[in-house]
Amino acid sequence: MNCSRQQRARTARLYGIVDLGYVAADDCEAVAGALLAGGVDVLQLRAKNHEESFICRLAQRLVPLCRAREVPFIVNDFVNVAQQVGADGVHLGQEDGSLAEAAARLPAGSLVGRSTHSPAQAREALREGASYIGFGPLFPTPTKEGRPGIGLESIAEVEETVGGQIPVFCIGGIKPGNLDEVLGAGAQRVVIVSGLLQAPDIGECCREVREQFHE
Ligand code: 3NM
Repeated sequence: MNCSRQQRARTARLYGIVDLGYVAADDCEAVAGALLAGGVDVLQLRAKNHEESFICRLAQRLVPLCRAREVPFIVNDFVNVAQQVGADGVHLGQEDGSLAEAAARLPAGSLVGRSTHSPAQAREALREGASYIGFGPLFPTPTKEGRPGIGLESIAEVEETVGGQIPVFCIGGIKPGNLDEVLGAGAQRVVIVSGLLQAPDIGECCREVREQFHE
């Protein structure tokens, strides 16, 4: 992974996901293109309940789009796919195994992200060597059903303890309409999935979100 994409991940504000729960496989490139044109700093492919070979083919189509904009490309869950397509990293949930093992299977400098749902898990992910974490879900969300929202109270603490060392991306139910509240609670970076994918104009929605960061 080259330095410019690594740097982009470290300073990222907006992390977008092409999630097959919202996007038809045939539309993946167009949606990725709109997210990238809108200015996401990191792009992930998330395809729950699909075959690895299918995800691999989709990922192969997204790699060149991300490369063209020097945006890191992350594969959710599947280290093998990340390895095979030359992705910039992998994102793993709490139940998805060791970060060190994933990192060992990818080229040096690859990103290995971890989903965390409490300050304790956030600190543990840092100890385990995560390149970045997701922290949430802040609000209940249909994108990850069955999990209660953890609210905004712990964001400042996690930013203080973990955020100085690795990027912390708040996630879960974040929309342009509640982003100010999330940023006001201390968030520095966010992942937005359905809020972008269901927007009438994805690129325009990304730009609106970016403006709220007042960079
Ligand atoms: N992970 P939306 S919440 C994929 O808390 C995911 O780890 C979460 O989607 C976590 O922006 C989440 O549509 C869903 O709510 C985010």
